[in-house]
Amino acid sequence: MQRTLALIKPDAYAAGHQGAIIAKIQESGLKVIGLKVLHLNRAQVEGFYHVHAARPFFGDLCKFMSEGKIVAMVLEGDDAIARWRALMGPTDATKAPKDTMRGLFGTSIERNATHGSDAVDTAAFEVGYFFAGLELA
Ligand code: 3AN
Repeated sequence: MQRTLALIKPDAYAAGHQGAIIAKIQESGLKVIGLKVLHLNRAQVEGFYHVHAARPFFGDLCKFMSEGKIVAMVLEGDDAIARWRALMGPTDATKAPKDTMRGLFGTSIERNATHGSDAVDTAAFEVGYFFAGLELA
């Protein structure tokens, strides 16, 4: 069993795609074991994306991720990290297949609808960033 952090980003939240995205997760067999709605401030987003602090898109990314509400979820299942990343599709939504979350609900490389942890160590940090152990069923 593996756990991963999934986010529904402000673009997909504002467009009302939460239900469709959660349905796809459940259809895939991954279990949603934690879920909350938040509106992060700039400093909270910067802390989450600290590994990208030196990237040229960091400022724009933090502005976008703090512009509105998001859904944070912990997904659990065998190989959950890779399975959620496969469901999301590639980073650039304009190149993502139309049966992926980013292909269906994203509009650009930045406004790409969803986030997923990319490795075991980042998943541990990201799950802990949003959820206390006692909140995870
Ligand atoms: P992924 O979310 O697919 O793992 P990362 O970790 O490389 O991609 O990037 C984190 C986030 O930064 C992406 N989800 C996307 O919103 C944004 N991003 C990545 N690359 C770019 C880029 N070249 N221009 C603008 N935003 C980007």
